[in-house]
Amino acid sequence: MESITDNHNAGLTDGMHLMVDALKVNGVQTIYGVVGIPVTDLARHAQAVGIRYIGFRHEQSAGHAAAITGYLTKKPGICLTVSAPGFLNGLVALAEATVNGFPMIQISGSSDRNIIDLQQGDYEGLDQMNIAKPFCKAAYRINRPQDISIGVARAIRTALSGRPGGVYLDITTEMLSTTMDAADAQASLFTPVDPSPVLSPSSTSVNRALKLLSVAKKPLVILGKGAAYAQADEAIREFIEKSGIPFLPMSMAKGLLPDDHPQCAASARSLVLGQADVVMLIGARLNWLLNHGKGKKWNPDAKFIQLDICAEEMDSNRPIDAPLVGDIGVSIDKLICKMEPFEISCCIEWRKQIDEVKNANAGKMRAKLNKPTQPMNYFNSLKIVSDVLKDHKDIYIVNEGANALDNTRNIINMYHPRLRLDTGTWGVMGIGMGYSIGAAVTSGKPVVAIEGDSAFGFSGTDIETICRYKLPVTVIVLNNDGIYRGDGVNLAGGADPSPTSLTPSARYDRIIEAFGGMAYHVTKPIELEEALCAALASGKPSLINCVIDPSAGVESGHIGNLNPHSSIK
Ligand code: OXT
Ligand code: ADP
Ligand code: MG
Repeated sequence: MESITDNHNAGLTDGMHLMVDALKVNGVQTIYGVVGIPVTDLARHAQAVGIRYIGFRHEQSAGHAAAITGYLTKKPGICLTVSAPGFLNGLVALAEATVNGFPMIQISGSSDRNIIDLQQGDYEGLDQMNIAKPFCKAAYRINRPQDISIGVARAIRTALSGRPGGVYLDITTEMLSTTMDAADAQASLFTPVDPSPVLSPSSTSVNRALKLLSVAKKPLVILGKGAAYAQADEAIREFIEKSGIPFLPMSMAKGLLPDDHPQCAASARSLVLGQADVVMLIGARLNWLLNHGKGKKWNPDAKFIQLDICAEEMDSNRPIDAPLVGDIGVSIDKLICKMEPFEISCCIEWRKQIDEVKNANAGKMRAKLNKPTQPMNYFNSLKIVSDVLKDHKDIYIVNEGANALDNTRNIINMYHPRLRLDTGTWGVMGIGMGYSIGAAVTSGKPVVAIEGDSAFGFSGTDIETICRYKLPVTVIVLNNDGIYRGDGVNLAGGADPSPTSLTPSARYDRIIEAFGGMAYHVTKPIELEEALCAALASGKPSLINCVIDPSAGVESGHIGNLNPHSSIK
């Protein structure tokens, strides 16, 4: 389709038109956002030239949609917001994308510098570029239309190169209105060459890692979301299966190899972390999710190999004995090529020890899943969901909550990479609708969002967005009437609900009815099964309000230990 710049006033264009052209020539297919002054026309023009515009109810959800699009496509997702409050609403998603390592660009309309710098009180005036800096990889401002192509190229390269992440791009009202020669504008357009260069680890570092693995008696591979993002799926599977080393998938790395793979050690987590003598981190940080590699969870004598594109990540929490700095795909290929001479034992005894614990834990889990309870709890409800989804192994699972998150992670198996999209490194509530929309729009595939009732509340209004674009998203609200659980008490004995309580017996299904979606309210396993099958078969926006026992759930799910423990009552 012709650029609007060509069709514009003979000989002239302006910043807004050229901004859209620059995004288009860089292959941007979708913009997620909330319009308003000064970006409404930019969204209109983007849509006019064939860039899909998805309009949200809150900028945080639009940002999350952009971030997950970046994670799934390895191209920066684009979030568009108005200035000040719209910019600030997007900031949580920009920061979360940067912490998660998901490439996205938040583009926000902003005020002219002279008014901001003299603090003259502009409409929605805020020093946005400087405010954004701590929350992203870089923040750039485009003050003149002739700088647009460079500004967009820098934002793309920064978002994608090295450890991917969020970038802020500030576009002033004045710049959007400024005209320039149309021919010059066209001539200024370009796309950055090789914006995310593949970095390769040194042969020395590869040999060092293989040598360490060859002396391991109890090796363990930990796969992180960086390994999923790298899209080196075949190489990773070949390395794991050729070496015979057991692997532990972090939550968003589930499905890189199937969760029911014989080498998967997810259901023997404490054993493998506590006894592994050589741990190979592949796209996983030794952060809080792995107890920083310290304490009673870990073998104090463990040696570490770490594959990561970010050199500064090495030694972050424990000394790394064999760092491999480079792209995971290249690193794994090099390890496979050079593996032969190193006798990496298939650790038969170690695998047997793991299998014993796996079987014992599987038995405990089976007992919980098969115990009939009414009202339902997390186990018998998620067993139903797991059984239904076994016939839908290629759909996306979005997941947030505390108990709703931790129990879903362990009960719903994943069989293919990059299909489980959850709260990530920070454990952020509110990713639900944004991730569901981003995944459905990017892939055209169905999504099931398994939500705690509190978690759903953070982005629930964007269920209207899901209905407006008729996306194949089924939201299951595991409704236990509260944050963590629904039977909290007001310690003062007053009439107000406790801090963790939500409306008892709330009917979240009624919300989607308002927007024409399919609504289901279920209290029994059979009803849940029928509703989920019907929702998936319909391919329509659906919400299942799944009643869970208010006493089901524990404070903070699996991470109650992170709460302050005061002896003072
Ligand atoms: O080996 P051992 O014996 O140890 O056993 C382990 C495994 O081997 C075994 N296992 C299995 N056995 C059998 N079969 C299978 N399949 C199996 N799989 C595993 O089980 C155990 C445990 O294994 P697991 O789970 O892998 O291991 P573990 O120790 O848990 O792993 C540690 C972690 C840290 C890696 C893991 O726990 C993890 O990834 N946790 C993520 C925690 C997280 O991020 N939670 C979300 C944040 S909580 C809190 O912040 C919430 N808030 C506050 C808030 C937030 N976050 N954001 C904003 C913007 N505002 C406020 C709020 C408001 S959560 C929340 C809402 C809560 O209410 P909801 O209504 O939404 O949700 P409900 O809780 O449902 O009510
Ligand atoms: P998890 O939470 O699943 O353990 P983290 O987010 O902690 O995963 O770690 C992901 C790591 O992967 C980050 O340190 C990041 O630098 C790294 N990473 C991301 N993409 C690549 C890649 N293509 N090659 C190598 N490392 C990568
Ligand atoms: Mg709840």
